Amino acid sequence: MTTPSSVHTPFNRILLTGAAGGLGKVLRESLRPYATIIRLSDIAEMAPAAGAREEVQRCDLADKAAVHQLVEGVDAIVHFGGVSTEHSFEDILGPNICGTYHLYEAARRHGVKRVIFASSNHVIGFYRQDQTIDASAVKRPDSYYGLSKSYGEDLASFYFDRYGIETVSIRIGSSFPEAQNRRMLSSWLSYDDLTQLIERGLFTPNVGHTVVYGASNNEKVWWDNRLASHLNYQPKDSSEPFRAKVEAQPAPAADDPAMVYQGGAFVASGPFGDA
Ligand code: NAI
Ligand code: 15L
Repeated sequence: MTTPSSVHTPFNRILLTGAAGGLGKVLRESLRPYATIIRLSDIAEMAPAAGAREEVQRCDLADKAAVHQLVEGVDAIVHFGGVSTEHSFEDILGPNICGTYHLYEAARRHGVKRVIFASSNHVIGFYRQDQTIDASAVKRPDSYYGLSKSYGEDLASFYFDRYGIETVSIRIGSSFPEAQNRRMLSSWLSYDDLTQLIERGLFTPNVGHTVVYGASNNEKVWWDNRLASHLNYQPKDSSEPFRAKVEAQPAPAADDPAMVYQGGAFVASGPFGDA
């Protein structure tokens, strides 16, 4: 695809992985102002197919050679692809653990200098909801999924220290159209605020490896973003408009993990594969 000469954008080509997923579909639209071309990638079929200033390259993140080809010619990577909920270690290994490694290796070999990594609150999911933590808190992954995101953050840190590739890892709370339950009144992140975080992550100079929590301006948030203040992230939305609907639902028991832990039900998933 050739670059239309009339379009002036900060990046020539941004790669968006996970582009067929829930957030990918949103970002496919909201990241348009930032690149002349968005390269959309997923293991799943892309619907709708590539439109103006888009190109589609289907790819399994577990396939190292395919990921190497995928990254050729891009200026920045917004990495949202992979398994997005709790599964067995074996199911998560290829897409999330190998996949994120493949992506950083390809970034190194192709000279890509900026990555936005969709990390997750499940990296710190075993903290309790009555605790407030910042990005310096010791990680407490709540699941094999959370462990894979924790490893992704470690890759980001290593590839900055060793090769100078800068990353903003967004520990996304719960990014859906609405806050769906009591926990999400704290963890909810609107699509507009997610887009702002990615925009700040792409354009703030000298981020090194920055970890930022992805929550909107909710009344009670468990996460302190002072260590990421250089991003100047200023969430505009709040979960309050969903409170009445959420509180009309029957309340879970006080000792239900959904009411106790920041990671909610993920802390009680598994074990997998027992006979
Ligand atoms: P999703 O499951 O809708 O999207 C993930 C996409 O990754 C899917 O389209 C899937 O086909 C693709 N994928 C899975 N395995 C793949 C592989 N081997 N190779 C290539 N692509 C593969 O999830 P969602 O909600 O859109 O999340 C996007 C990203 O953000 C994920 O990395 C998720 O872990 C992360 N995240 C999302 C949160 C949320 O509240 N939506 C919260 C925290 C993190
Ligand atoms: C995540 O990391 C998941 O990708 C998403 O599906 C939600 O479960 C979210 O966390 C959450 O914690 O609400």
